[in-house]
Formats: sequence, structure tokens, C-alpha cells
Amino acid sequence: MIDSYASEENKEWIASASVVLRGFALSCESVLHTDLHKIISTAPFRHMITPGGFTMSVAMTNCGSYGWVSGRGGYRYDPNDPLTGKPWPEMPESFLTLAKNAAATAGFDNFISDVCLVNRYEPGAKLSLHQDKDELDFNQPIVSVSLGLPAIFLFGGLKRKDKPVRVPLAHGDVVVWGGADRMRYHGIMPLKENHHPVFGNQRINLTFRKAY
Ligand code: MD6
Ligand code: FE
Repeated sequence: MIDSYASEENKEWIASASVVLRGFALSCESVLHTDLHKIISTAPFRHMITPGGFTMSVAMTNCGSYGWVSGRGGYRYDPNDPLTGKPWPEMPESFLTLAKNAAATAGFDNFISDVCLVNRYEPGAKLSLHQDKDELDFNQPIVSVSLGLPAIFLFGGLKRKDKPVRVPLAHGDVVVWGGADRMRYHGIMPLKENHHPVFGNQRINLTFRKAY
């Protein structure tokens, strides 16, 4: 973990239980990059279908004991990848440790993630306002890691109509939220064309949850 995170200085609170840890993942970016490539060689990115029948602009895959999947039947956590029928790739140690350390830094001790949803945004891809509500225990936080191209995170309230604030997220930033903010609506604005030296023309987001 980065030493400076022992202080409050690098924490940007965006609500009472939501914090942006600027650059928190930078110290492990190369191992994250390597481990990500192993995951997508077994469980490739795919565009899932929403329950309403639309194809998502964000491509997704997972690692861990379960994976988040969407289809005409709704959303669920599945221990197997529907593309292969095989279990999702194991959660790499680098992922697990990063999520645990980020959660602890934000005040959520003992966060043992069992799912990492991996999102890939190419220019134009976006994620509409939604709540994360398919998990069993809403006392567990969510840890979200941004890699590659920058994006604008929309951070709303507990009602869909609450006006969201815009939070710019850059390569290496980690957002942790939970507690009173766990059910806030949030999304990602359409990604702008750009180039990142390591991740290329895309943004990768790792969203860690405890599903069960
Ligand atoms: C993204 N993130 O950043 C999408 N969900 O690409 C999320 O949907 C999200 O960042 C819950 C908590 C933090 C997040
Ligand atoms: Fe989400």
C-alpha cells in the first residue's frame, strides 16, 4: 500500500461513506495489467444483453467465485461463465489485496471480495445510472478501480431523479463506497477518444463486490 495513504490527504470524500483514493492503484499497475490479460485469455470480454433486450456498450467479463451476468432473464451472479460453462478465472492475489487495502483505507475492514466484474469501455461506451443491488449483504462496500483512459463518473442520490455530481476518474484512481451510500445511483458518461500508453484506446474498470 502507498505510505501516504496513512494520512487523510489523498482521500477525496464525495459523500459521507464514499471516497476517491487518487492514484491508489498506480503502485501495482503492471501486475494488474499482466493479471488482467490472463483473465481475458480464458474469459473474453463480451457485450451482455440487458433484460430489456438491449446490447450493452460496455464489454464485460469476471473473475472470482462468481461473475455478474445479464441476459433476457435478468441479472444474476453465476459461478460459471455462460460462454464456456466453466468456472470464472480465479481472482488473482494482486486484485484481492488491492481491493482489501483500498476498502480498509476507506474505513471498511476485512473486505474479502468474491467477485471482480471487469468492464471495458471503448470511446462512446457509457453506463446508464443504476444501483448495485444484486448482492446479499449491503453492509459490504464496493471497490472500483479505474485503469486506462479517464472518464466522468456520475454520482447520484438514492432516487433516480436526484441530480448526479460529475467526478472525473483517472488511471489508478480507486473509488470505495458503502454504508449510507451503498444504494446511490451512479453511471459513466460516454467515453472520449484518447490514448493511454499501457491500456491503449480504452478504459478498464475493476468493480469488486462481495456477492454472497
Ligand atoms: C465504472 N462503476 O466505473 C462503473 N458501481 O466503470 C460502477 O458501476 C460502480 O464505480 C458501484 C460502485 C462503484 C462503481
Ligand atoms: Fe455500479
